[in-house]
Amino acid sequence: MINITKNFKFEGTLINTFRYGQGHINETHVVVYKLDNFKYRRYLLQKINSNVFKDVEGLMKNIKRVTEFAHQSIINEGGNPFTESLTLIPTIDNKDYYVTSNNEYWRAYIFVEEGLGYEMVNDNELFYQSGIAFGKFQKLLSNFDANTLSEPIKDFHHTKVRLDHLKEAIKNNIAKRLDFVKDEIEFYLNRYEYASKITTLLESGKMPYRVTHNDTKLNNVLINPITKKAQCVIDLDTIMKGSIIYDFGDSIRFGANDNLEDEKDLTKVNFNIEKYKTFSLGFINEVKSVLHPLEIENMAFGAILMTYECGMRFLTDYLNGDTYFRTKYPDQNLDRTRTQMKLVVDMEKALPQMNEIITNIINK
Ligand code: ADP
Ligand code: GN1
Ligand code: MG
Repeated sequence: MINITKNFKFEGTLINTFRYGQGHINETHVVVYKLDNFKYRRYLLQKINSNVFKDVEGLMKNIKRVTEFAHQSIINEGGNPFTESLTLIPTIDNKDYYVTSNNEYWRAYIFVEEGLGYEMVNDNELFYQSGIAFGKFQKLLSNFDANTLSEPIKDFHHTKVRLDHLKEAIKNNIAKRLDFVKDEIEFYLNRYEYASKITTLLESGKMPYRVTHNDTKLNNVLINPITKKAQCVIDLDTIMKGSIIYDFGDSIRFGANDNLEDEKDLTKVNFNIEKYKTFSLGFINEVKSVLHPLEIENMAFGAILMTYECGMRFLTDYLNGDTYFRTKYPDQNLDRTRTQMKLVVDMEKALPQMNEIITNIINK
């Protein structure tokens, strides 16, 4: 680790490093430095997953631009950009990331001490605040021309392409797990109509593309446990052109669950409509002035779509031998698939109510 840290402009003397967070993609570390005045400073050091992100240069350019833009807008509003936004720490030769001789890509951020990434919330206020934060972030991104941002992962939320990936994984059966997941496969193939509903609207020009975050799960917004306010939106790797219903839907997928994404006991996994309502209030009130009628009409469906898509991605990775998402035990991707299936079934039943909640917020 010392070989990596010495390449960044960190202040003080390195005294400790440890792995951090529950992200599924990057390898995240905290590095602790002692300053001359006997105080300590922590930084967040990440090995970027270059198996997932093939164009690290383009990705880091996106992050640099978005964080600089966020800083300016926070300053304009009288806030503190270093605690309310991510801030990259440059390398000693003033680059945004460091590449090792064996092609590992590393970047560093100021550690935001004021906020925590939650895996689950039972305090509705926290989820409400995350809705406000992602809604505000969406507005910030509306100032970016999508064509000036690179696309870090092609077809990231193109669910039809994701379905094709699943079919490919079924055909190849690389991990020889096909026989264990017949029901799961049937579940996803039966619901194929979900896959192209939104992309058809986007591609025909009927529904607007926007620049979106695309990975708006609860642990990607740091929340201040004392003030209970959202502190900082993080994990900016997937910012690119998309639909606002993806950002809404992915937050619901993860946060409106009564339990964890990999809970084994499915009786404990439920779509919680109160949590849904809470998040919707925060998010929709921030963005409602710009929403297109088709976005309003499909917002609630977005939660089903993102949950369907994410479960399908977990299943695909399970069939491929767990090469994409970070796993801690052999069947974790299968457990994740099953929670997402249960949530889809719950949401299918609740859809009329979910739509009504959105309409009520819009009309208020
Ligand atoms: P991944 O893409 O693997 O999800 P993230 O960028 O989301 O990686 O980081 C993983 C976790 O590390 C986050 O969920 C959050 O808990 C924590 N984290 C990330 N950036 C910071 C930061 N600047 N300050 C404090 N915690 C952070
Ligand atoms: C990954 O990076 P992380 O853990 O915040 C994934 C998301 C999935 C999520 C499922 C780049 O998010 O798309 O929805 O896991 N990120 C990427 O928990 O694939
Ligand atoms: Mg993350």
